[in-house]
Amino acid sequence: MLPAPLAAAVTPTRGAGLAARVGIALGVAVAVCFCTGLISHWIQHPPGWFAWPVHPVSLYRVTQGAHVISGVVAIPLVLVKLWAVYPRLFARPLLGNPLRLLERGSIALLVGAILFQLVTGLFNTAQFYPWKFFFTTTHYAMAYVAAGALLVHLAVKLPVVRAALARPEDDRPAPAVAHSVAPAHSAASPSKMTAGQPIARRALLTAAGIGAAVAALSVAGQTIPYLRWLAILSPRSGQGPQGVPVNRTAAAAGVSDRARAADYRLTVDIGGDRREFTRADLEALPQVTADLPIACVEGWSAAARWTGVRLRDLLATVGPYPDRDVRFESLETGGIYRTSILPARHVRAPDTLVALRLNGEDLVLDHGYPCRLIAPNRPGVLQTKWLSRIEVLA
Ligand SMILES: Nc1nc2c(c(=O)[nH]1)N[C@H]1C(S)=C(S)[C@@H](COP(=O)(O)O)O[C@H]1N2
Ligand SMILES: [Mo]
Repeated sequence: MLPAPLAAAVTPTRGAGLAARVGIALGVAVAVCFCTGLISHWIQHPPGWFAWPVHPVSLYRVTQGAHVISGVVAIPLVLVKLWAVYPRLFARPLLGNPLRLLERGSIALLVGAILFQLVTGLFNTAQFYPWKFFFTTTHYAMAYVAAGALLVHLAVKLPVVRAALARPEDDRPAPAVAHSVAPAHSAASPSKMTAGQPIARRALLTAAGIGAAVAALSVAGQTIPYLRWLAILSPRSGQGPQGVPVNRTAAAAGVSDRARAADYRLTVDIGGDRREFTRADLEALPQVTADLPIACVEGWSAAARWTGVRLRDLLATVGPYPDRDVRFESLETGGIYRTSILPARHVRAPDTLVALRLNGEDLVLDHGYPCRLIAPNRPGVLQTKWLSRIEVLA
């Protein structure tokens, strides 16, 4: 416990009103983060009922940008929220009656799961993996834990939140209903929390707001063009070759030699019909240009102009397209990004290309030379580079 005078000076600002207001902002950020995260997961592992649209082409750019920004914004909000409720987290009795037990348990789970999600997510945006588990699976599973704990927490806390929000001008202990759940302000008596207290609370709310805004601006620049210069926390906001960042270089993927080899061929396979294409063969086919963003799951994105062969035109030179999903394979010999599957809906789209050029130049090696897939409204991770094989699935 804090010494009594210090406790008296500190606890008034840590009221239920502050906790409830920061909590609402945090709840909104977490809800946005959870929904956009689910969307991203479903696009990458589509359940049968899920149909992600082809247009607008930048929708995923927006939802995934919102995912990373809302997650980063939640970090200062969680810290302020924890600070605001800190004395009550350890209020006696620690466990007590069943309702209190449920409340304590859900809080422990909630704080743990939320901190886990925010920290692993932040590290992922920095491509920094100081752990042994596989990020996406764990991050996905933990999202349900966090969301479930949050719902229980909200249900249990609803009376406190309502009481706290009903008193905008001061922060006296909430009515009896709140006490039954969380005894507020054990150290300070109501008489001690009058004069300076609303100002201190406002200062904390301002601090939470500024913290959230700074956090948002520090990552928003990696996906919002006009904020690019502000993206101090964004590892891949900088310009890569041909005006687009590179996530994984040809050297890192171990494909440099095969991509430049004279005997390079792209194999296109529809059922039994198969054809091989050199890069010159692809250049000789009708060329189409499309403006499509590359939008990485890690939150960065960039607008780009691609030129190449329309996928459906390329398939048509091999045989009739049976309206099935299509599998793309890269020159990589291992790794989880060497293949991707494109739903039939995107295969039919006129702006889905086997791209040969980027922003007016031949693709550089790091962007996928000799050719790469670029489809509208898809996560970057599914825009396979260094294509070696395109196969229409049975
Ligand atoms: N073959 C292959 N394709 C790949 C990758 C990869 O590692 N291997 N990375 C993907 C990821 S995660 C992204 S975000 C985009 C980035 O494309 P860029 O490097 O051209 O910007 O490429 C995708 N295509
Ligand atoms: Mo990515």
